[in-house]
Amino acid sequence: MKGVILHGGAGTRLRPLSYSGPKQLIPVANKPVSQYVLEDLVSCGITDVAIILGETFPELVREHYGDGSKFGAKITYIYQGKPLGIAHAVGLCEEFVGDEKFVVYLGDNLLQHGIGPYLKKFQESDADAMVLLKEVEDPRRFGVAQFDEQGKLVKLVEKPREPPSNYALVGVYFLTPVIFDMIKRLKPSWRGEYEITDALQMLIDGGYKVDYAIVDGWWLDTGKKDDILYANALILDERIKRRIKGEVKDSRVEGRVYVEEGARIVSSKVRGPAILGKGCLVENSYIGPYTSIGDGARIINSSVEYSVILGGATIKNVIRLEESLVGKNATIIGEGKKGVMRLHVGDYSVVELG
Ligand code: TTP
Repeated sequence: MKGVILHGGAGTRLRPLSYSGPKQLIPVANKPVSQYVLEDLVSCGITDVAIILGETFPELVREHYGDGSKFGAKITYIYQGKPLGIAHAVGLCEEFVGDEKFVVYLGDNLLQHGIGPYLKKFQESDADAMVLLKEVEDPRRFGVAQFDEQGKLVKLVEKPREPPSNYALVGVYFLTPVIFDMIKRLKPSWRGEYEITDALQMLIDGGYKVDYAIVDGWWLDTGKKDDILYANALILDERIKRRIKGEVKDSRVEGRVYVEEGARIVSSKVRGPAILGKGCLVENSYIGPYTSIGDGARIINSSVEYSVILGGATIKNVIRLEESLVGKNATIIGEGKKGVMRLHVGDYSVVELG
């Protein structure tokens, strides 16, 4: 089976960070979201993977993943450019897929237990497609499933005002090449996109077998700042073990804290779960739970909690920074200003709080 990772899209809800790079490369626990996706595919034995590139700095994606060998995969890049829709992106993969079954994984989706169990179900079945569903409180911002009395999937509606159920479509689609015939017949929706839900609906209406599985465990779509922070907290909570490779001087490091090589913690307190990237500096500061500090970042005379600080950023004299997403090489100077700061700051930005 082959895999397709969608790495395009506009990422409007993650501006300003999505201006300077694709949102799927934003790290949680110091690893790009789409790398969890690739690792999930590889761990299921899917190593032949296409990555669909959008128009925002696609070269950063190529730089990170290369030919895939570092990740145990063989990667083919397919350029989509403008975000004309998920079905449009999938339609570009016809040649790559050939006559195999394949799985499409949105590059900003995370599943607690990965796709393994569902993949097996699809591989063993004769279904023409299989979707994953998850019960959510407010399904209106998702594609939503409608079932008949026997529990058969009969309809998929994109972002309905009146949802027919609470089952949202997760961003993983198990497909067979018959989907390409449907995609070729698609017309853009009211929002101008070629919708995968419409293509799947054509399969259902054409009498093809569209199966589903209900996702067990959490599922996250990291399309907004708060989702990134939440994903970061969950991943730190579940996957970070205590390991201190860097230097700790006159400091306390409590709980599950991963301190990478070359990191220095000086006259500070760090409380896990947290990760401190290679070569970063934490000096005279407090790092609270659910915080990721990127490689080479510097936190000086500050307190940071429940935040994602990207590589190379500097945070200085900030009394309380919480629930913040701070871009690559950004600088935040607090000048000891009192009160809690909650920031969403783009790469290379400078914020002086005076
Ligand atoms: P969305 O998050 O729905 O769309 P978006 O990236 O344009 O974000 P926003 O709504 O904030 O502007 O897309 C879901 C995933 O699919 C995401 O990982 C991006 C990817 N995608 C593509 O690769 N190509 C596309 O044409 C579209 C629409 C999305």
